[in-house]
Amino acid sequence: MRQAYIGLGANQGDLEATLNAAVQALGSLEQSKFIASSPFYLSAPIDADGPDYLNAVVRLDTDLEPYGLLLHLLELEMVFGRKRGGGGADARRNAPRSIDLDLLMVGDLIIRSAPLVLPHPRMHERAFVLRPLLDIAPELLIPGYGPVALLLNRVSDQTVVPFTSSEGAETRPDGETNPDEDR
Ligand code: PH2
Ligand code: MG
Ligand code: MG
Repeated sequence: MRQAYIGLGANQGDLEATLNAAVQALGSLEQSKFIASSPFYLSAPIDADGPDYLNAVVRLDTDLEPYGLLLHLLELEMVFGRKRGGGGADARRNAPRSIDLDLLMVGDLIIRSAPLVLPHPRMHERAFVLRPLLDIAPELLIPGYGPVALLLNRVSDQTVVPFTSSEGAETRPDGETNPDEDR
């Protein structure tokens, strides 16, 4: 089995619900074992415009070959409503998207093909990938680029903020939020 890292991003629709559903779906991919999901982070768009993104990184251990895994990710993007090109979809590069699943790394493989470049060609310069990656793989070396922690230091100008879920902080009908306080 190889360690695979997948970057998740969304900046259209219900960001938290979509990312949660995508993490769940990645957890049941064939020939793969779910290892970890990072916490979620809010980030300003890089090389793109539109709303802020919610980002995360997932690690799977997998027996799938990289192209097989890539096909699964494209399929999941369609399941979660990603529109690519034509058909009225916003075809601009880096247009807002309901979900983006990027294959970041598969073990120490280096691949430079048209449909797939590994490691992902921009992951080493994007804090929205490196910050969550550091949470689940603090010792990771990105083949050809180096340690995640060092790379993250170089992009400290990019804003990436831990996301706090609104779930669990539910407001009760009487407007109180802390049940222990009203006796
Ligand atoms: N994805 C992009 C382009 N820019 N910026 C942030 N903050 N997060 C992303 O996931 C992202 C982006 C292309 O996929
Ligand atoms: Mg992307
Ligand atoms: Mg993508």
